[in-house]
Amino acid sequence: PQSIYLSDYRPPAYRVTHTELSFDLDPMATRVKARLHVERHPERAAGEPLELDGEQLTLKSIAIDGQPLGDDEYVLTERGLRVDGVPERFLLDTDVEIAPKDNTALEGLYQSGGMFCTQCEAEGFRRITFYPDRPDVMATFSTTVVGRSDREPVLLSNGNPVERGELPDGRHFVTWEDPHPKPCYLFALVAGDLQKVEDRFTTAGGREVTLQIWVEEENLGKTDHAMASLKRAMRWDEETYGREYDLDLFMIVAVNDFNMGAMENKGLNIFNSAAVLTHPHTATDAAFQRVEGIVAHEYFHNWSGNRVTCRDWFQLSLKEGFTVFRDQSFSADTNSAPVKRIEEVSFFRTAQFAEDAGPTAHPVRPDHYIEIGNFYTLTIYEKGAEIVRMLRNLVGWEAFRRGSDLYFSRFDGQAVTIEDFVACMAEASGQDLDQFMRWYSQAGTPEIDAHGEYDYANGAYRLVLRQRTPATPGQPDKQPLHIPIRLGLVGTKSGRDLTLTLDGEYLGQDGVIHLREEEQEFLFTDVEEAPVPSLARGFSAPIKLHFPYSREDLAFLQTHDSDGFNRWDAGQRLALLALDDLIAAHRNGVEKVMDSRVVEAFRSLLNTATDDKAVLAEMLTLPSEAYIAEQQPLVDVDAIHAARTFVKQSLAIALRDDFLRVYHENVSEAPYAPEPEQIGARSLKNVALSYLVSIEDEEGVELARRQFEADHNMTDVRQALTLLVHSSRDDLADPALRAFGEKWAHDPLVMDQWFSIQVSRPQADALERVKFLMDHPAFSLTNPNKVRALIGAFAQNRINFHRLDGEGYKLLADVVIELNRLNPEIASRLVTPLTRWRRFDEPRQELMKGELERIRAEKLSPNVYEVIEKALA
Ligand code: HT7
Ligand code: ZN
Repeated sequence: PQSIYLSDYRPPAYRVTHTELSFDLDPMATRVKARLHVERHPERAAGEPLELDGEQLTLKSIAIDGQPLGDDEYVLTERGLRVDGVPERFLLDTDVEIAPKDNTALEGLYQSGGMFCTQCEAEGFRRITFYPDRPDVMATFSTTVVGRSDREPVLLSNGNPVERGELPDGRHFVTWEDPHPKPCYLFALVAGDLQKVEDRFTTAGGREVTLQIWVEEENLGKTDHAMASLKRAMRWDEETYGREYDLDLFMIVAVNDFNMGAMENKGLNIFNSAAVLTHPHTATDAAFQRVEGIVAHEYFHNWSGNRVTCRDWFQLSLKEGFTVFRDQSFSADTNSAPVKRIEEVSFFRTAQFAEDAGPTAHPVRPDHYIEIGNFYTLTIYEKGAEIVRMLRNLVGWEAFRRGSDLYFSRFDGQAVTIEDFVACMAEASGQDLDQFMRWYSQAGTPEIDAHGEYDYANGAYRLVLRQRTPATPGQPDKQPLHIPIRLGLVGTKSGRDLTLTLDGEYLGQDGVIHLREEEQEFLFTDVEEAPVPSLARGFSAPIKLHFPYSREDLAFLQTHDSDGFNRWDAGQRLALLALDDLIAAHRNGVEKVMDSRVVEAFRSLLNTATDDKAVLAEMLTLPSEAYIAEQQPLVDVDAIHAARTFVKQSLAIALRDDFLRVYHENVSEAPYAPEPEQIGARSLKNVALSYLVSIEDEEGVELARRQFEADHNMTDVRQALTLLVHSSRDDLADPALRAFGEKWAHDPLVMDQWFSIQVSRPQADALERVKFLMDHPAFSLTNPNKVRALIGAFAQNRINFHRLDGEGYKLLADVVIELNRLNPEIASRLVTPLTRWRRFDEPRQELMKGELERIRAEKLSPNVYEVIEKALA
């Protein structure tokens, strides 16, 4: 496979202004007729050949301006079609046949259950018809879908339905028109036996919009939350960004087989059923919140992605980073903002930092790729969002909003670049963002080494910051970035934020300093007392910040920092220091001793009144094994697991009565609602329960058993079941698992949870359970949700996946090899844990590398090839 380079970008030789499609649906032989209105691109010379992408298509006929082409008048390859000597402007007609039923890759037109559906981003449209499959070709679409009236009573596509009718032989058709020019990656078609839930929304400008959520009949009762979330998101985008919806109809469809969460096709969003369906008895609080976030994300794409799209796929973060930032802001406004930020950052620091430090590290705007499907990454999405967040903070919200308005008006209906976006922000704010642009081109996580000292005689605090970004593949040398550091100086006597005066400028009590050089000194004057610095408040930049905090400093910040995020972070740092000691003790075979400062910090948390229970729950949650591993130079899987378990159990023993009290204080019989206050109380109660069950406290275990039996809502049931299954009380866990599995055998989304709970248990039989469950009737290798729930969840089960006999690695590699053939996009994602082999000890390195080499020996898809080559380079 060949690499594609950003530097090779040229506008297309020909553009398509209007696309007429007609589909005659059949599982094994769908016919797709396309009429493209083609014209030469004004920036390209006359006489160039017409080159169209096309894969896995059987060409039946082709004509230009009504004249059929003979076999010698075009060239067909595995990748597409070329015609020489075309006119400046012409109509191209093609007729192809495709087989949706055989399409297990879930790209292009495929079948999910009995339903036909499409996934065209990034390059799936070329599996539907011959086309310039690139985002800078934007056309209006008119689509006729013909299906069987009994099997496909519902026929959907983008835009508005303009005609429908019956045909002979029990068939019918619907024609859809989408007036907004769009790239073909936003094309969508859905056909099947679906039912709808309908609602209405009136835009600020007075447009009456019909909202529909289409599902299979048995899911009709699970759409309320998605519909309510959609309406909230529509209103929020009007109020916050001044963006209104622009069609009379907005549809969401739930499908079971889907590679990602959802897709923002114009007017017809297609969702993984896991990202849209909820019910208190089947979905947890986390799932309710995820649905709200994804519904909002896809809706927000209508502007950030659809009305203004990407010039080429190197610009993917233009739409994804901005849209993630928008959905994060929406979720923060609708839920507990501090807890949202804590959740985002703890996920980011665990998963994106690992990506940025591994063999597949890439800039937020990559400069080359083999397979764009491999670049829907945490770097493009989440780091991209952090960059937009820094921009918002650098220029301030008002200028950012002006920049956003400018961007949407200047580029409406166009396919543009990241420079275009940042230039709007620079223009609206008057700021120079040239150095800031390096965030887009430089991979790797910047590390800041900080130290500071208080000058008692002069009442000054000197802070020195030094930045370095480690080398990443293909980028050995890095340049200094513009890093905004939000900070406070917390007085050790008063416990309050001191005023910040820097170079004579008053910054308030919570200010931002700008690190631009490799090393910079900041001298704060008029500092009345010795402070502890609170740095990078709110995670003001996606960096690793090292400051030589003592444990006393951290305990102090954990209680006194005015920034909620940094209070939480101080607690995490304190726990990490204790964990470090215990990891060393485990390795050296020395007796483990619990740090009493951590116990006292937890005691104080458990006994201090708080308004935000969700934040308290986060503060009582220890860093995950994955995050602890991220901090270690070489990962010692067993020592990390032993140390974390020791800390958890020590806290549970020392604070048993406090946890028990907190549990009882937060039990509620109120009807379930996915609202912040209830969610916070449930999180707190369930964290407390997890400590109690960790020591198999008799009362705690009984509470878990009763919580499971009470069957009040899925959040509580799932937590209780997980705790039992992850304890050694198989006498309770086995019957509970059996009852749960039987009760929910009909519900695929609940069965996904049932799979995950079992294979993430720390007991040594987890791998055998995976093998056993792969033969379960509810499991299927062709359904991505099932693969993620069973195999993906097992690969996160650190002590069992990293078994020293290598069986965990072997199992993953076997599945990757199978999926490489069936669904390359899922295969290349699933292989990720093996690619991190350099982080582990010698024996594990050898085993992991061995499995990667075994995969490499197969005939690989470009997706898996690209990842494996990078991992072994
Ligand atoms: N823009 C969408 C990306 C997406 C996707 C990409 C590759 C393969 C399958 C896919 N399904 C959806 C989703 C989003 O970011 O909103
Ligand atoms: Zn997106």
